[in-house]
Amino acid sequence: MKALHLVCEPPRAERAVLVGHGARDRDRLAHSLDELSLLADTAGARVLGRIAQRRGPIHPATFIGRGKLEELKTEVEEWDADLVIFDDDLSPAQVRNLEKALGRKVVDRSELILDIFAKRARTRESRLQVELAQLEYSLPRLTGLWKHLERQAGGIGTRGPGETQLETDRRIVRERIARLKQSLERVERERETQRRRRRRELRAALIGYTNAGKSTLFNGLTRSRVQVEDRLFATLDATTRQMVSRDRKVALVTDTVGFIRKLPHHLVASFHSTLAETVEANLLLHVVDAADPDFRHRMGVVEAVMEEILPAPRPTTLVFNKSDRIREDLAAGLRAEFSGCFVVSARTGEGLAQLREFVWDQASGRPWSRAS
Ligand SMILES: Nc1nc2c(ncn2[C@@H]2O[C@H](COP(=O)(O)OP(=O)(O)OP(=O)(O)O)[C@@H](O)[C@H]2O)c(=O)[nH]1
Ligand SMILES: [Mg+2]
Repeated sequence: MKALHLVCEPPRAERAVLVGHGARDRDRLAHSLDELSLLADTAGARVLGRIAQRRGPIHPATFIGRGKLEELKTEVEEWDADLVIFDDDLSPAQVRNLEKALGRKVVDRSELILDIFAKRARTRESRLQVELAQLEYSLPRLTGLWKHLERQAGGIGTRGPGETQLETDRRIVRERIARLKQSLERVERERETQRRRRRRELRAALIGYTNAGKSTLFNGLTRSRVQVEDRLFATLDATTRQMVSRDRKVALVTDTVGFIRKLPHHLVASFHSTLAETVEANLLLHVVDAADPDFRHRMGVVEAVMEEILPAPRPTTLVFNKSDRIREDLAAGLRAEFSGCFVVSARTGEGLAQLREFVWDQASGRPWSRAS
């Protein structure tokens, strides 16, 4: 009986303390830490509290200043935390110094996001992409892990003469990275063949911040059933479906991974094959959660990521979603401020008919845009 009890008991969630640093903008720091808290929750941690350093420069050795570090140490011990999560990226040396000073595991924002992606990746393609990003992230962080073994140069087996354990590790990681890249290139070639077949049709891609409602809108537009969740990064793969009008006009719509502020650079690079669907689209629909008080900043984040992945700027149509959660005067203000935008509710269906018409209108000038 006892064994059964042990098996059934859920694993204890890791208890985490969040740390932010932001000298200038108090609201921005608060929003960023709210989001970090959601990310930590998505990764399966329990957030006990947060600490922010509002003044002073970034400390090269420990990121936060000595006084703040003392305060953090006291809190971590009082709260009995297992884990400290920093809202910014830390250098490998900073992580080492902080872990030594705090006696707890320390992770940064990139590592947390990578962890969530690893947990959520379901398809072969997204698994390959996440593993590649994780290895690229960890490569410079292997330094020192094997310091104690470095004297044993010239080991047996795979190690070459004079090679240290650290070098062996790096070599293994680099080889794995090369193999992953090859596999991803194969996937990309397959996708490219599919895309070439679809080149005549209008391709619209839904882009936007994570949790903006892209998948819900995709389902509404194409009458599909991709997964929708009130969680960050519910979608990691690109899905494409046809949208056919009553008079047989056809457009292809793609739903894809969402963006977030401080998205790890390695992830953007390794999600190349998924994002290719977006890069190659003729029409970009930028889905914005209009009910989010921070939506303007989030729009800027999405635009910055698009700039990173698109070879040249591309006209984009703004779709303000979740209109059921905003007041009519805000909706009117958005229509006035962003000409040509759509204000819709993917949940109630409000505004979707006009948005469909717009997409089909864009499609109708194309020679093979009609379903046979
Ligand atoms: N009130 C309201 N909620 C919505 C609307 N559209 C989506 N949602 C909710 O917003 C949450 C996120 O929706 P998703 O469609 O998964 O968002 P997403 O942009 O695909 O998110 P990621 O895949 O994580 O990037 C879910 O809880 C949806 O039910 C809407 O028009 N109104
Ligand atoms: Mg989604």
